[in-house]
Amino acid sequence: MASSISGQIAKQVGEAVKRAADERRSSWWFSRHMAAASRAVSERIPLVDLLLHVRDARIPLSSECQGLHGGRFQSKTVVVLNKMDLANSSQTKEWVKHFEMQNCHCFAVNAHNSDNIKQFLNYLQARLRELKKSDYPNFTATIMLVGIPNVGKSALANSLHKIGRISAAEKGKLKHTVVSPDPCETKDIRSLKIASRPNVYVLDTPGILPPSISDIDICSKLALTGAISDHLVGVKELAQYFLSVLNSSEEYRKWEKLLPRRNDCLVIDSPGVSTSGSHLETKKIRRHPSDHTQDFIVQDVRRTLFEEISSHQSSQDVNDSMQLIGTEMTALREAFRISLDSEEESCLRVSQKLLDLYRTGRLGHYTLDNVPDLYHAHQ
Ligand SMILES: Nc1nc2c(ncn2[C@@H]2O[C@H](COP(=O)(O)OP(=O)(O)O)[C@@H](O)[C@H]2O)c(=O)[nH]1
Ligand SMILES: [Mg+2]
Repeated sequence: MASSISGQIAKQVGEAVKRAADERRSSWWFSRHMAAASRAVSERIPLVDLLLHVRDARIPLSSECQGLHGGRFQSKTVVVLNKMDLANSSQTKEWVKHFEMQNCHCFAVNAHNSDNIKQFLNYLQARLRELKKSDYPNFTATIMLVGIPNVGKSALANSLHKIGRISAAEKGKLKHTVVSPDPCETKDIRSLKIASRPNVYVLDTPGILPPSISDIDICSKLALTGAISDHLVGVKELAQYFLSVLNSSEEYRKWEKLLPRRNDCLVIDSPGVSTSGSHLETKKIRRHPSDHTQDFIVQDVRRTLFEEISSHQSSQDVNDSMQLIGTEMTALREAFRISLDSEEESCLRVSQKLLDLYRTGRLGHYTLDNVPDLYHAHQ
């Protein structure tokens, strides 16, 4: 997946993140609040029955939450690869296998999919039964979600609570914890009940990042997936990074079928359909896969990207690749229906919209971390 251009842009993005962190720029990620949260979470680790180390399935390695000293508790830890709907599915399977080979319990999930959450809840109850054999079912268990910001801890807590209540036929008000596309929105530790007989509670916690990250490759992936604020790098740079990943993958080939065909635009002579009824009207009807405006735009964006990439002579030359990214950004203005006078402003709007589509999975599925080659790792 990594081509020279995506490697180069990733490096620039990673360096920008690192610079922002080194200079402790305003709204830099590590606040006193995060330091306090990190202490509070670490103190609770020995007390909970299960620890769910939530990671982003697109970056299973780069989204590891370091510095919690949870390594001693491997037997009660489950690595949760959330947002599996956004990652490459065969690579997610490989990653699960990889963690299992390291003797880690691992479960891949999509917090927004209720069937997935039901299976996850069953899995968690089975793990608790195993861990608390002698007490079963007379115990109250606590499960704690930990992880870096924006990996979906709160979304998981809410979904587990919602599904768990239904199967436990619990009454009372449904609680919820804040879910947001912006990182660092959860400020305190909250407890939600997810099962009865035995009672099981899940603790949602604030996201934790170390005060500094030396690996610029990790910095760039955290920025692209949204674990740290976009403004530390800039949306334009992040959109360029995403395009470099897209251009060097095979995902865009799926969009070939979106190219306009001859019968996509029908001209209908329709006597009698005119509301005035006085004369024949010629109506042009465009056929679209659905009548939802957003869907038109997404399809247009995919079609535009397909056309630009497939008409570009593929080469390893960095200037050529940058030129492709430039033409894609320009062509996308029309696809996104952006008609602003200012070049800079249009570019920012295109970048933001492109990132939003990528982060909601509508522009393909990309796993940015490669599974380590175990054969070589054991040499
Ligand atoms: N596509 C997708 N989005 C998710 C998933 N889980 C969470 N999200 C989204 O990711 C963003 C961050 O989620 P949140 O739960 O606030 O993350 P937290 O900071 O770890 O608590 C929100 O926009 C969620 O809707 C998932 O499994 N799939
Ligand atoms: Mg949260």
